[in-house]
Amino acid sequence: MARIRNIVILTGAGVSAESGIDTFRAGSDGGPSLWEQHRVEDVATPEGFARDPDLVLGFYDMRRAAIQTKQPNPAHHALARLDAQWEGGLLIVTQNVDDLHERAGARRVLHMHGEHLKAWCTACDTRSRWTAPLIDRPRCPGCGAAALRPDVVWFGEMPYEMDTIYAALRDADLFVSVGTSGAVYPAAGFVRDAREVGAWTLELNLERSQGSHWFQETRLGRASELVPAWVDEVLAARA
Ligand code: BV8
Ligand code: ZN
Repeated sequence: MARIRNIVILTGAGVSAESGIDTFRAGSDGGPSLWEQHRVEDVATPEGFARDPDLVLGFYDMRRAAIQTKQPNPAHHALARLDAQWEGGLLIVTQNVDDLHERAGARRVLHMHGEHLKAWCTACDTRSRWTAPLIDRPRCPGCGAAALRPDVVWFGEMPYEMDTIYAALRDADLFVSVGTSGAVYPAAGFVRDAREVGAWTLELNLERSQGSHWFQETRLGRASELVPAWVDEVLAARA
């Protein structure tokens, strides 16, 4: 571990599962998955939003309200501790749109799929912090238009800050994936980019992900147990 300088951590819904936030695809605990209640095409695509904006706004209003009643779990706190103590490069690239990494104290966080607590004005492009519903078409703080949508990356839309992510992957010595099924691209391909530059690749997940074969090491279990143990290990192994 001594030669580890730059770490990239990819997190998915599994890191927030023990905080009570539904994952997209039911984990082995068999809980209801988000996409079983709704068809992806209807609620997480620009076409779905154009077709039925009330359905989509209502879906995100429900989730935006739900995350505000949840708390970070030991996995979020462990990653925040690593962020605070790790002198080398560190980037937490999260696919999650909740704010639990930040509420645990992490600072070097990048939301590649956007954030529930932001609204994006389709009239003036302003992004505003937003904790209230959007269903009643509130006015944009920037331009006053009633043209706000969730600031969330839908299927078919370009994820945010891809240049920053690929630059971090190019410098990575260690790539750790936590709580993701490896079902969605481009996030699911990051492990391959990391391997191409010789980074060590570790997967921490409840079950093997779709990209498990790309990882040199997989540890199976709950994030609230695996992540704190791994953070202790990395901090203890510092040169
Ligand atoms: C794009 C925000 C390009 C919204 C999300 C065919 C082949 C390859 C790709 C495609 C294709 N057809 C279409 C595509 C592209 C598409 C894609 O990948 N589709 C998939 C379905 C095949 N991707 C896109 O459209 C992306 N954009 O490609 O743009 C482009 C190029 C040029 C110009 C324009 C565009 C955009 C994708 C982003 C979609 N938005 N989220 C919202 O949140 O509502 S995706 C959403 O699902 C999440 O953000 C996440 O990224 C994704 C997967 O979810 P996970 O986080 O992995 O969660 P999941 O439930 O799946 O898994 C949880 C895991 O945790 C499980 O493994 C479980 O075992 C584990 N777990 C459970 N409990 C625990 C646990 N682990 C540990 N502890 C526990 N307690
Ligand atoms: Zn506006």
